Amino acid sequence: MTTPARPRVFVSRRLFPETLALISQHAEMDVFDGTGSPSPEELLARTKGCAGLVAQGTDKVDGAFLDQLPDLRVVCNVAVGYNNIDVAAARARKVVVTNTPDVLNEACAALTWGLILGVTRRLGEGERILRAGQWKGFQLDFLLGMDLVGKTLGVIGMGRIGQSVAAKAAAFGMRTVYMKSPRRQDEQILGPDGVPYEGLSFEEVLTRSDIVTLHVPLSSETHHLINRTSIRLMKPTAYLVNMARGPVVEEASVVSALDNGWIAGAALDVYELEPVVHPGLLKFDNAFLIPHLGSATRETRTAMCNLAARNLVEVLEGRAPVTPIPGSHIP
Ligand code: 8YV
Repeated sequence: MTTPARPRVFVSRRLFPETLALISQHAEMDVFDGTGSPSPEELLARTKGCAGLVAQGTDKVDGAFLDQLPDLRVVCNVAVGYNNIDVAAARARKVVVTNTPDVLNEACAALTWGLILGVTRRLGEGERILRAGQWKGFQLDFLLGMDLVGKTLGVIGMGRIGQSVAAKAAAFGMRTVYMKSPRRQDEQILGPDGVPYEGLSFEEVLTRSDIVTLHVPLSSETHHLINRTSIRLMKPTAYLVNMARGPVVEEASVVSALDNGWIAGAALDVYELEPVVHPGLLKFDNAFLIPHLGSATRETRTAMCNLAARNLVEVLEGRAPVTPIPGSHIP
């Protein structure tokens, strides 16, 4: 009796050894081992003939790509965001698409507070001064920041990560308002104390908040949501935080806002053209900038990789995926 050939999969970035071990129990695996990401050409060439692709948020999967991969049955993103995948094109070609929701909520929410504290308490500036040997000793009015207690947090994108950020606001003595989803105007979102948060329009969140924090997925509706017009609605004492996707914010408008004092500061984890950062941002001490670290804890990244691998195995073995992307083809 001949054993059936094992399905082939391409893994577009080095994953943790335990994840690779899990995949290799079920499939013949090719892993990209270079630095950065495979080029689109290499991604296509190495996915040819594969039944599965384990992708990252930077690997573009659209109709033209899928048309060249008739053997492909499943694409597993190691990310909750899936703006890199054309879900409708995949569905039309009966390719299952999956992401890694929930396992990263706490890591991303915790680091959002890292961004908030970083920018409001001037941590980046302080560290730069200290490392440069320029600290002259304690001074009462040195690097004064803004208190969080008594202030208003405005959440744009009150999904799983946004709600986890909001749940921590009371511990800092802040009140939370959020942007009501245009499609769910009647929805009430309750805080950990069972009291509903105040839902407002996008514009009201911008005008009322001392910290505006972004957690929306990137789509045609949210592309450049924060632009020259919307940023001008913010208070000059308010801070902008982006833990969503770079293109949700038009970076040039943040540069203008910092230049003109339209806002007090910005804290960004994500950028429009990663890994390129708008050079204008680098001039400002009140821009607190970190390199896409939202989910970057050992525990969380391991859980993301393992969830992607579980999705892959389930589909390759003819079962439904654990976490399909909404709208995915389900076999
Ligand atoms: C990923 C992210 O690590 O999950 C997401 O959407 O932004 C990050 O947590 C990153 O996209 C790598 O694929």
